[in-house]
Parts: sequence; structure tokens; C-alpha cells
Amino acid sequence: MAKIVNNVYDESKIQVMQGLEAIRKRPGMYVGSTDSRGLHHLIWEIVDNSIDEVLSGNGNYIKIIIHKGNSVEVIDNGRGIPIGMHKTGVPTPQVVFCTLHAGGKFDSTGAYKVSGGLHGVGSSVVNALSEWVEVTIAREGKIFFQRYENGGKKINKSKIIGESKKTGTTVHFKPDPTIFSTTIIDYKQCVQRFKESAYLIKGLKIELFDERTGASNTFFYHEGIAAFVKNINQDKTTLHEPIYLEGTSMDIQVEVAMQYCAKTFTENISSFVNNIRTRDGGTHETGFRTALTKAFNEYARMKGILKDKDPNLDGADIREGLTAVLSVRIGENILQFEGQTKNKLGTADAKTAVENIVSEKLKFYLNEKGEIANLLIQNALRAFRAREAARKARDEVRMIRQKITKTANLTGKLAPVQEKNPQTNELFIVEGDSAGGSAKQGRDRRFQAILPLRGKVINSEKTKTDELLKNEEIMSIIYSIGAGFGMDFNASKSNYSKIIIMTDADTDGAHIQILLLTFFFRYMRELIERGQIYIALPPLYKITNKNNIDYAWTDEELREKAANLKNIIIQRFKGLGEMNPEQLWETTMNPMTRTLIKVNIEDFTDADDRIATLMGDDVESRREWIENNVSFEYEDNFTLEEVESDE
Ligand code: 28F
Repeated sequence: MAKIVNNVYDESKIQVMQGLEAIRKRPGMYVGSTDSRGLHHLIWEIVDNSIDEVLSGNGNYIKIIIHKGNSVEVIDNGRGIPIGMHKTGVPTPQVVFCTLHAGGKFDSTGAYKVSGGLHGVGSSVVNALSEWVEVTIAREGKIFFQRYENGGKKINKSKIIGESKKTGTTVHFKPDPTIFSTTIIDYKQCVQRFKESAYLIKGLKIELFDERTGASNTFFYHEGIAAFVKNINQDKTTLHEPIYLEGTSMDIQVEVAMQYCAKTFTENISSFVNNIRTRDGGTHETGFRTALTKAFNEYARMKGILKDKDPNLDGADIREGLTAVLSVRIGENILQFEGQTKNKLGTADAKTAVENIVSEKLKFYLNEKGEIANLLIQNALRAFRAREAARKARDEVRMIRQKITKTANLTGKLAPVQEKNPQTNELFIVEGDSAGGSAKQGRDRRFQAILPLRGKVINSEKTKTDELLKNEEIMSIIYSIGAGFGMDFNASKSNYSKIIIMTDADTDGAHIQILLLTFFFRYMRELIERGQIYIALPPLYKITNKNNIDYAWTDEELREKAANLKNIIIQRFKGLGEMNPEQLWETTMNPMTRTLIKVNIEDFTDADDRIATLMGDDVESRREWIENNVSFEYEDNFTLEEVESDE
């Protein structure tokens, strides 16, 4: 009899030793890596065993102590690992700690162990990769103790070291420095992991101590994932108390907590399987999204918020501003992941199970909480409209771009510069063809382009964009500058560093200036902000004395210049057309001799309102306002070498 037992014992004993040796030879196979990540997997594995005991309904408290010297002690108040003899002739704890993949898959009640650990390989891996492990079990009034060293070698017979009325399992282990590149435990990682575990398992209290620093944390959330969602949204304006849904379907436990925030346009959904985060989502998240969209649309139609002809609310609009935590628990036998990592759940039943629970419970909630339901539906409708408006604007921009590139006939009007040089090139927008003509002749074509305006510039304040696009003058300006316009405008793409408005110095000229300024302010504001819009300043008077010609820009300049001259002829320029090309160049276009006014608008918001109101038909009060509010700086900034350098 003994022999047979010995044989069986020896045989399983040999298998047992092989098992742990295999782990030490290829640790990466069992804990992923032998760097800090693999090191921390040892802790997660042991704590997951305690968590599984809690999930099976036994125990509600786990204590983790990081001791000096980086050994880790984990204590739970579960039933304690059974300490009786295992059929292989050794105490059960020895089977659990010395046999690969042993123990835990089925606990004694037959319920599947939903270990979240890496491959759920259990305690034997930790034993194999530790310098030493001490197991203390309180159970059946006794305290069982067993110590292993150097990768799981039993150094003495397990023994009963005392009595206790409590139950529970304690595992104290020291990761093996000959296996791991580092054995420094990272407290922050432990905080992050166990805080999350406590959120995911409501009512579980986890205490964490770090004896190396004296730091400690306690995690306990009786609201579970509803508290998790509140914590995620703690710095945001929330629209309602968290919605909590739970249930079991197809043997899968489903829990959802969700809460919407105001003024948030993103969605934030975290999902977990057996307390492990699934960063890439998977079938459970798909089921959640599907059920959410269905429930909201059904509610909106049932309440008449959506009419029959209205399209369904889009899932993305419904999830705008949503924070949600989805936690499912799936038995090992149907647990499947997609791809190599465990970040994406593949189990097909999870989609159906989550859909069943969420649609049933969410519909109930929406019907119970009508005012919140309506708030959330309005939220989704607003998101829908915003998306529509953005799409419309994008389409409009696309249409405009096509229009601008298509309106080839605009090129006929523009007298272009010789070479593209946006940094120094200038565009003169000139009133009238005759002035346009002499500007084309008088200009320096190396860096000055001329765009004559024939008709009246449309009042862009009163015109919708598509109307604007019908106005050839406006289109020729947009086309010549070449930087788009409106939302689509990009000043850095402008073909010119200066846009110079050159009109007669009469009220018509002033009107055109204002209409152009209004257009630039509304559709190319950045040009004004960057100080690239100027107004040319032609002289008001020509003073001829014998054959000497001079010019005056103001009345007192005229008086000064005419003061000590006899029999002079003074001509009041009515318009640019009265000057010949040379005179126009000399007095108004030559950077060396001209004076330009740079257009600044101090307070854009104020200007915005004023231009909006002033763009009525009262030009005079508008002109007066512009003169008072729009500061005109005398500006000239070319130096000789800059111009000559083009030679
Ligand atoms: C600090 C680490 O490992 N706690 C654990 C239990 C409880 C049972 C159990 C564990 C072996 C083969 C069944 C008790 N009573 N904390 C822990 N607590 N394992 S690990 O059973 C494993 C047995 O399968 C337990 C009744 N059923 C199960």
C-alpha cells in the first residue's frame, strides 16, 4: 500500500518539481517579462486570488504590506485555502503552491474562479519566482504554516503553529532578484491598481501599506463603479447623479455606471473584464454602445421628441459628454480575448449579455427619470445640430474653394507682379478703371500688383456668403490674395504682405474704403490683426510754380507751401484719375515717397458690434465713427536697399 502511495507520490512529486523548474527557466512565459512589469504581476496574481475569494462571497477585506527589503505580504479574510490532505498525498496548500495551474480553477463550491491574473496561473508561479514564500492559513480553528525557498523548495513539513477563530489566507513572498531585473516595488502602481479593484468590487476594503516610506492608502467604495464615475468626473459639471445598472445574463455578470457632463464633447468609456481593464474594448463595449443608442432612440420616439420622419440619433451624438464604466465578469471557460494582449474582449456572448441588461435597465431608468432623460436627449440633439452645422460649414468652404479656383475670368482684372514673393509683394486695390490704368503704368511691377475695382463693392455685412460669392469684385479680391476667406482664411497663405486700398479722396472713395474694411474685418480679419491692410494717401493739391511741381496732402500743408510763393497754380485733385502715372507713382505708390495709413482696430469685439450696427445707410456717421475708432497710423517702411535689392 505504502509503495503504491509512494509511487503515486513520487510520480506527482517529480511532475511537481518539473513544473516549477519550467517556470524558472522561462519566467516570461508566465509573468510576461522579468522587468518591473513582470515583478508586479507576482503581486497582482496573489491579490487576485484574494479577490476571487471575495467574489465567491467569502471575505471583504484585503491588506497588502510592502515590507522593507521589498518583500510583499497579502492578507485576506476569506475561508482560507483548505489545509487537508490532497488526494496526491500532500497538504492542499502544497498542491496549490507547488503545482503549475493547480488550484482555483474550480473552487470547492464548483463556481468558476474568475481570476484576472495573467493566464490566471495561480500561486505556484509566484512561488517558483520568489526567493522565499511563507503561507499562513487560518481555518477550522487552526493556523497552518508552510515556508518555501529558492523557487519553491519546501524546506520543512507544513505545521500547525497555533489556533484562531478567524479564517483567511496570508501569503508573504520575496521576489527572486536572480530572476527579476528589478525587485523595487512601485507603490504608485499598487495604488492605481488596488484603487481600481476597490471601485470594481463594491464593499471590498483594500488597505495598502508601504513600510519603506510609511505611506498608506485605504480604498473602500460601497457605491462601487458609481463612485468610480464620480471620481472620473470630479472636476467637471455633471448633469445628473450616476446611473447604475446591473444584472446577469447568459452566466455573465454585467455592471454599468454612467454620468453625463456639460460642455464636454468627448466620450470616456472604460471597460473591464474580471476586474482587468480592456483598453481596446471588445464585445462588451459593442453591446453597451448598441443598447445605449437603441434605448435613447426608442425613448425619444416614444416621447415624440423624434418625429417619424426624423433620422435616428447617432450613437456618437448620444455618447457626447458621457463618462461610463462597464464591468463584466465572465467564467474562464468562455473567456476569450482578441489578439495577443488581453486588452480586447472577444467573447461573443458578452455582446448579447450586455445588450440585454443595458437595454432592459436603461429603458426602465429613462421612463422613471423623465426630466433627466429629456435633458440627455436634448444633449444629443444639440450635438447632432452642431455636427450638422460643422458639416454644412465644411461643405460651404469646399464649395467656396471650388468656386474661387473655378472663377478663372477674375484673372483678367489683376495686373500681377513679376515674381511671387509674398514677403514684399503689395496688392493695390484701386477704385475705377482710369485710376487702375495709370496705377498699372506707374507701379513697380517687380513687387506691386494692381486690382482695379469697377462696380460698387457689395456690403458684406448684409450679405450671406453664397450671395457674396456672386459679387465679382469680392471674388477677384479673394482670388488675388489667394488665402481663402471666412472660416477657411489662412493669412500665411496670402500672396501679398500689404493690401493697399487706393480710392479717390471723396465720399465715394470713403464709402468704398469702408465697404472693403468691412469685408476684410468680416472675412479676412487676421490681415487686419497682422497689420497688413493699408489705405493709400493720395495728395489733395498740386502746386505749380513756374515749372516746379509740388504736392500738398492737407490744407495747412498747402498754406505752408504756397505761403512764400508768387503766381502759383493750385489744383485740387478730384480723383486719382487726374494724376498721370508718374505723378501717381511719385506721390502715392513709391515706397520711398508715399505715405500709407495702416489700419488697426483696437477693440475687435467693440468694432464687431459697431460695424454690425453702423453698416446702415448713414455713411457720414459711419465715416465719423471709423475716424474716431479706427486709428490711422502714418506708415512707411520700405528702405532704399529693400527696393533696390530686387534689381
Ligand atoms: C493572499 C492570497 O490565495 N486566498 C485564497 C482561497 C480559498 C479557497 C481556495 C483559495 C484548491 C483547489 C480548491 C476555501 N474553502 N490569498 C489567497 N483563498 N483557494 S486562495 O480553494 C482552492 C482549493 O481547488 C477555498 C473552500 N473553497 C475554496
